[in-house]
Parts: sequence; C-alpha cells; structure tokens
Amino acid sequence: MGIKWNEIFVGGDPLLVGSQIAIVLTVVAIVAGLTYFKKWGWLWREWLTTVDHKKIGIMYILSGVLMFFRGGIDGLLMKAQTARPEMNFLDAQHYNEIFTTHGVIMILFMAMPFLIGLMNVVVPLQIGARDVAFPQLNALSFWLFFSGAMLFNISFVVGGSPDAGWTSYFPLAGKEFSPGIGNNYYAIALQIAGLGTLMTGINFIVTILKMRAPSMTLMKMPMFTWTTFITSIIIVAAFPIFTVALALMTFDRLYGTHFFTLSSGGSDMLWANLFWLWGHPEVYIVILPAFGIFSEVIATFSRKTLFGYTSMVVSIVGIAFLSMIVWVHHFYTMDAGPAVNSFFSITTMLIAVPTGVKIFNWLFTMRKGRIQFTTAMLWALAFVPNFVIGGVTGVMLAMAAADYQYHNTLFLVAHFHYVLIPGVVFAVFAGLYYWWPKMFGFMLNEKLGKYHFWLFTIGFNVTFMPMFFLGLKGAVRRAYTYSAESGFAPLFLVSAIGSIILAIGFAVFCYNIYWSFRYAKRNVSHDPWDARTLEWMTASPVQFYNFAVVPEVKQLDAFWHMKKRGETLTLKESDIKKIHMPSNSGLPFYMAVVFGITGFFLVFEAHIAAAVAAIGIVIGLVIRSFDYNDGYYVSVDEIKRTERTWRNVEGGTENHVG
Ligand code: HEM
Ligand SMILES: [Cu+2]
Repeated sequence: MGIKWNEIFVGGDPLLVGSQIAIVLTVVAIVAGLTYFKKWGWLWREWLTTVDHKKIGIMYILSGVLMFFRGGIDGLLMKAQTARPEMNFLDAQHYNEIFTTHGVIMILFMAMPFLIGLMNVVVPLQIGARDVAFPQLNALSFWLFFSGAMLFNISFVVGGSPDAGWTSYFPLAGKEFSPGIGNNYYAIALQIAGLGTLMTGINFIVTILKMRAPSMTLMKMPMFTWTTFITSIIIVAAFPIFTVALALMTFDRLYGTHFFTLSSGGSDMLWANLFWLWGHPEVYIVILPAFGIFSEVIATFSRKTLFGYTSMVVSIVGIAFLSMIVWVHHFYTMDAGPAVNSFFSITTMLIAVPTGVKIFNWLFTMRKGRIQFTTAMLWALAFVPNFVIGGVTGVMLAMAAADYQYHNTLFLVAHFHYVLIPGVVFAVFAGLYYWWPKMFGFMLNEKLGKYHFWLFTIGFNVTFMPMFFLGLKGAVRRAYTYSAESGFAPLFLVSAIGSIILAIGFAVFCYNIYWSFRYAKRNVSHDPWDARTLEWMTASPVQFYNFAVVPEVKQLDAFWHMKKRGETLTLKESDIKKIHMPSNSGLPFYMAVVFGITGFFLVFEAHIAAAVAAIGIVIGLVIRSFDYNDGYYVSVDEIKRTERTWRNVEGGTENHVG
C-alpha cells in the first residue's frame, strides 16, 4: 500500500502542530463538558438520532458556520501570504494545499450546508407539511454529508491535504504527479458527502411534489420553495456525474487504472469535462436557493407581493436548463475550436437574460414599496449591485476570445467571489437573520447585525475589487508570491487589509449569535416580521409536528391574505386530529460512522481494512430493511395543550417589529 505509518501525522510545521494541539484540546473540552453537564443522553436523543427536518436543518447550519471558519481562515492565510511581495509565510506547497481546501470547503462544506440547512428548516413549513417525504433518509443525508466533511477536514493534520486545486485537474491530481495521499481525500470524502447531497435532492423533489398542503398548487408556492424544487432537480441531474467522475478518479489513484491519464490511453480532458458538467450546475445549486431567499426577504420588507411571479419561475427553470450547457466556458483555452467555443460562449451569455429578469423583478418589487431596513433587507439590498458586478464580469469572461486574456488570472477569482459572496453568503446571512426567530424563538440582535453587515460588505469590496485590477495587470491565480518589480504590491496589500475587515464582520456575526442566545428577548411572536408565507403561521420555535391543522391555501402569499381576513390564530380545537410522526433512529448516525471509517482506510489505501469496515455499511442496510417501525401518533390532547401555550402568549399577531 506504500503508505508509511510515520507519514500519517503531518508534523514539523508550527502551524500544523498548533492546530493538532488545538483540535485535541477542543475534543477533550467537548467530551468533558458533555460528561460534566450530563448531556450525552440529550445529545443522542435530541440531535444525533433526530429525524425532525428543523433540527437537521439547524445541524446543517451549525456545520456551515464551522466550515466558514475553516474556509475563512484558509482565505486569510492566503491573503497574509500575498500581502507583501516575496513573503515567506507560506511556501508554495502550503499555498497549493490551502487554496485547494479553501475552494472545496467554501463551496461544498460551507455554501451547501448553509443552504440545505435553510431548505430543511423552511421548505416543509412553507408548504404546510409535517416533515419532508423521507425523514430518515434526510437524517442519513445530513450524516453522510457531515462524515464526508469531517473526513476532508482531517486531511489538514492526518496524512496531508489535497493540493491540486478545487478542480483537481489531471494529470496533476493523478498518482504520477501527486503520489501522496492528499488527493485521495478529495476523491473519497467528496464522494461520501455527495451521496448525502444526492439523497437530499431526491427527498426535496418528492417532498415538494407530494407533501404540499392539498390546496397549494405549484403556482401558489412561495419562491424559496420553487428555487429549492428546481435546485433539487439540478442536484439529481448533476451529482451523479460527479459521483462517476470521483469513482473513476478513485480507481485511477487507488487501483492503477488510466481513465484520466494519457499514458495508457486515458484522457485528462475527460476529467475536466466531467468535473465541469457537474461543477457549473453546482454553482446554480448554490445560487438558486439564494435567489429564493432574497425573493422572500425583499417581498416581506417591501410589504408587497413579489413582482412578476410567473416570470420568476420561468427564469429559474431557464437558468437551470442553461446551467447544463455552458460547462466548456471553463476551458476555452483548451482549443476545442471556434465553433465549440462560440456555442458555449453564446449559451453562457444567454444566462444573463433570465438573471436580468430576476434582478428587474426584485427592483420592481421594491418600487413604491414601504421598505423596512432590517438587517435581512440590508443584505438583500447590497446583494443587487454587488452581484451585478459579478454577473457583468461573468459576461466579460464568457467571450471566448477575451477569455484568453483573463484566463487563470485573479480577474476570474475576483469575478467568482463577486458571484458567490453576494449571491450566496449575503443570502445565507439574510436568511439567517430572517428565519432565526422561527428556528429558535428569539431574534438575532439587529444592531449587531448592522455592524456585521457594514463590516462584511465593505471588507468584501476592499478585498476583491483590487483583484479585478491585479488580474487585468497580469497577476495569475494560484501563485503563492510575486516579485517586487511586478508593481502588484499596493493592490495586494489593500486586498489583505480588506480581508481583515471582512473577518471582523464575521466575528461580529458569531458574537451576535452568542449575545442573542444569552440575552435576546424570548417569547418573540410567531410572526415578528409581519411576513407573508405559511412558516410564520405557526409557533416560534416551531412545535415538532409543525401544524396542528394543515392550513388551507387560497392564493400566493397565503398567510398575508389570511391576516388580512383576520383568520390567522383561529384554531378550532374540534378540527384537531391525531398526528402521525416518524420515530427517531440511530441508524443514519451509525452509517456516517462506518462510511467515515471505510473512507478513512480507503484514503490510506488500506484495502483490507476498508473492506472489513465496509461490512459495517452492509450491516446497516440489512438492519434498515428489517426496520418495521412506522412511527407513532401524537394525541389530540397533547396537540391541544401545546397549541394553547403559544396561542395565548401576550402580543399574538400584533407583535411585529418596526
Ligand atoms: C471569506 C473571505 C474569502 C477570502 C478572503 C477568499 C480568498 C481567496 C483567495 C486568496 C483565493 C486564491 C486566489 C489564488 O488563486 O491565488 C481564493 C480562491 C477560491 N475561493 Fe475564496 N475567499 C473567500 C471566500 C470564498 C467563498 C465564500 C467561496 C465560495 C462560496 C470561495 C470560493 C473560492 C474558490 C472556489 C477558490 C478557487 C480555489 C482554487 O483555485 O482551486 N471563497 N479565495
Ligand atoms: Cu461555469
């Protein structure tokens, strides 16, 4: 197997040894804390075995926060290294590892769980459902995702990180040029996490098609639900491609096949094509739900129905379709010929049309609205101009001929950060400030929220705007340093300072979470924003069964119109029937553990140990097949008691903010 045991722990570098010590200390502290406060049983019952979509959503979001830390620190380290010319803070190898883990973690382990987390919390509520269609599968999705994420993260201290970029192009990522085990982590950890994501996609398609309140037709669905639906379809269309590509990569690296290596008749461009066939739709998998969040937030805080609802839906579908036929724009310079490049150039530019429609719809929603400048709304407002910068530079890059100039420069890096940060990160923040009371029953502090907002948006622009100009002057991406004569130094320095401002903004957000947990006013109303969609119709935090009685939806923005008719809190107790709920299960967590162990052995190319561990996976599948637990019923009495507690809370529907 060729891996020496003394290679397992990466050592030598003070940074790494420091993190190893920090990780051990954190684990010890968590274990000690759980034992001291006797929380193990609680952790197991309430979280590790839960199948409740709201709790699963919260666990996703927590993972997103943790991974933002990790990916953000990677980002700051790179900015520190390039702050001055010819710095020796990180060497070339470290820089390679760090931009690789940064890219993978930010996209797959930060953006994805944040959005899937919000989808989990919100979508069943928005459609008046009791849970997703397959609650246990949902838990399995989360745990597989988490297992993959953790496996990927330990590469930092155990065995060495992948270093071939988040795109992991061949031949660089192959055994010949990357003989260490670092890139095995990429192939295997992403496979495990990807399985979880694929299951999420299937689950949400079925949930949205089959679990809606009976009266809610497709064209009465809230926009966030629409975007989740289309995103799930893209997931189901695109993730299997990645699954196959990663499987072939695993064979190439572990078992000596040559799918992607030229030496024995394979093709490195096959990897590039498969990667981007998944990779470009992946960008829309994270951006569409974000569009959905902005749609909800903008409608709520403009106090108007979303403008152009139908055209919004049509453009989401259009974007989803186009996202599948643009992948070659990532390698125009591979010389596929002018005809091929022109085709992909045109499809890429076409995406600007439905996207532009959406931008105008958001602007028209705000027009003549009574805009409330809540923190959530500020993120949505800042999104529009910042995202337009990302979009317009995208159209510049879409021109194949011009791309020969921009390709592989920091111009591209600036472009996609202008897409991903306003498009995804701002959306996640907007969504968190907006839905936080629904999840936890108290609000995030609005004043701290505004500090967070200003520091983050200013820091973001100061960091990434200079990179456009650096790229145009010829600064290449993925280069760990540059010479003093290049003249790049001042802009790099500005950019590094920007990243510190941005990091302080994120720190304020974390402090806000802490502050709000400790001090925020509890007993916030079930509808603090005077909002429009069904999730605001039920308690905050939501009871485990979501709705005592499935709501009736007469039109778009159903809850808003119900409030207008004064029928929101009226619950006829005689309408309550017993509710069927799924039982908790330890199996998804167990599966994550065995998948993680199997994956770990595969990474180290310990084939026999991996095969033995894989028996554990089979055992899990067998146990599941013999699991006849059909869930349980919540009694009418219990529902009545629960509903009375929150429906009588002082303030009721009138308790709005602002
Ligand atoms: C939070 C602050 C962030 C900072 C300071 C930052 C900084 C950087 C830097 C310096 C690079 C490498 C540039 C080079 O090629 O030398 C990079 C690459 C990258 N970043 Fe970020 N970034 C941040 C956030 C994000 C976010 C939120 C995402 C995605 C959602 C993201 C995705 C990526 C990707 C995919 C790459 C390319 C990695 C590769 O070349 O393989 N970044 N970032
Ligand atoms: Cu693309």
